[in-house]
Amino acid sequence: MAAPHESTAAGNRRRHRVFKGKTIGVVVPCYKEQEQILGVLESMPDFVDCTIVIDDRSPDNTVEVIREFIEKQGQPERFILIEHEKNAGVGAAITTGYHEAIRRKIEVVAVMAGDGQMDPKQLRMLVAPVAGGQADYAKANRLYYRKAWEMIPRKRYLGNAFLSMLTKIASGYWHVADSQTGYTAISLEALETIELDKLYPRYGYPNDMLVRLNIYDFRVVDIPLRPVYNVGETSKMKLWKVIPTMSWLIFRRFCWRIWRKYVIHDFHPLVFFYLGGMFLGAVGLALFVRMIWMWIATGTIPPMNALAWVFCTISAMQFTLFAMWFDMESNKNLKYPGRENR
Ligand SMILES: Nc1nc2c(ncn2[C@@H]2O[C@H](COP(=O)(O)OP(=O)(O)O)[C@@H](O)[C@H]2O)c(=O)[nH]1
Ligand SMILES: [Mg+2]
Repeated sequence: MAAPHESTAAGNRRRHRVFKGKTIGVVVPCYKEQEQILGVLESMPDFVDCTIVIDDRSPDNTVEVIREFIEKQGQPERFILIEHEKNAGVGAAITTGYHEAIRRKIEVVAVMAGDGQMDPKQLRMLVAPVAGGQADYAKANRLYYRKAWEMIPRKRYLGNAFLSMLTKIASGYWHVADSQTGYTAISLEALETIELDKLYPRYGYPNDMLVRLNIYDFRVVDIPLRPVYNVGETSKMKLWKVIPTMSWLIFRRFCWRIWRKYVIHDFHPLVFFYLGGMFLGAVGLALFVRMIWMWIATGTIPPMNALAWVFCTISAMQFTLFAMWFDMESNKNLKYPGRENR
């Protein structure tokens, strides 16, 4: 069987010049994208050696549209369709695509949605730092784009900013924002290192990915890219459902990262600072509730209660801020270009 990058000799020569001879793959998760998927496949840049589309049991004609496109193309090594037997979620679909990319030894693997919200012209900007070896994972950052506030629907912008803040704390990549983007590129080495099958199968996938990359000290870079909206896409995301579920997921992953990175793999006293912050924060909250309850019931605030509350709150803030600062220091080498400056 021919390697994916051997599809056309001319294309191969061009790719070798562009991305240092690295093979490039794109994973496209799709669900109910019969109207949009064709545009995505047709606009796939020439330098992409292999596009792996994963259909997640779409009830519409998505699969037929993809099959027809692949037949017309006549390049079965360049466009591959994998069909899930039942709907498993966008994250699970990406994992399937990653496994296929690993099997084919593709050296840089990008992810692009099947709904046309990721501009293929910008793909090379994500692939370049990974192919060049300056980063292990590159992701789009739409929030840095200068007109982001006007281009992104308000609710999405605010929800994204909130989850990005939580993800900074949870993942240790303090320099990274727009944690919700699915437009990314990752190296084969990183794919082979992290536990792919344990990644969250639904919309929290990119957040979970960042946490896992941090545990192995992979370098992550944010590339400011233009947000794309109103190109005929229909989001399947329900914000009111996704935000609480993801906040809880991010909190659990945060605890897990601190445990794995600063207790199991190595040791750092910031663990005690975070624990102290959480404990005092919880005691402070209980004292606050008691204080308000006493005030309502008796009309007075017990001075000792108030003093203890102030003490706990200030101490909790100090402990937490110090822990964050230590975590930031510990991860500062994971910035782009990073490793050279160690
Ligand atoms: N495989 C698979 N893909 C999905 C699923 N849900 C959404 N997607 C795809 O994931 C991409 C992003 O989903 P979308 O709902 O547009 O998210 P949004 O752009 O963040 O609002 C699109 O290409 C969807 O087709 C799913 O359950 N399975
Ligand atoms: Mg979308």
